[in-house]
Amino acid sequence: MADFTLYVVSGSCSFASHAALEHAGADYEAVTVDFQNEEQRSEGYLAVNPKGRVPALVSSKGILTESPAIMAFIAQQFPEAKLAPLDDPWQFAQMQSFNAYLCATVHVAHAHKFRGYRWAKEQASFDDMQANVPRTMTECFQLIENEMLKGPWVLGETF
Ligand SMILES: N[C@@H](CCC(=O)N[C@@H](CS)C(=O)NCC(=O)O)C(=O)O
Repeated sequence: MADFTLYVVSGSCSFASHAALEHAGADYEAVTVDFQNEEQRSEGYLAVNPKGRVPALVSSKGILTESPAIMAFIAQQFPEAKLAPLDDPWQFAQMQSFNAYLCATVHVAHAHKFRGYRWAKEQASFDDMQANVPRTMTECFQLIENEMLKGPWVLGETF
């Protein structure tokens, strides 16, 4: 049995945690959740992650959810992979700030395109949310490109 199991869906935000595990050289298994058949809402998957979302990382310590937490854990668990500035609290906080923005603001803005039912019930509300996605996502990425991205990586010369 592998040290870690990561529940993923191709093309979703779980890619970031998947890439971190791969880059770290971790002993892991990636298990695909079948979104087409709403497996994320099945009893079996809700027992893994009651939020009904991917990613979820199963480890010997327990189950971890939320991409920034998973990625920070992987970075600290595999320091030799140099996935994060572990010896610099300020730089580490900058990384967390960026990942938290993606997780809590950008991803939520994007979800207004197809998952408006999380917040509203009326078709008119869904239409309004969808219509605003190009504006909100453009604002998010303008902020990222103009203010947050140091380049070539988010924090500068290395990640
Ligand atoms: N805040 C979470 C978001 C997780 C999330 O919403 N994942 C999406 C895929 S990108 C999902 O599982 N959606 C399934 C659904 O809403 O039913 C994180 O950063 O890990």
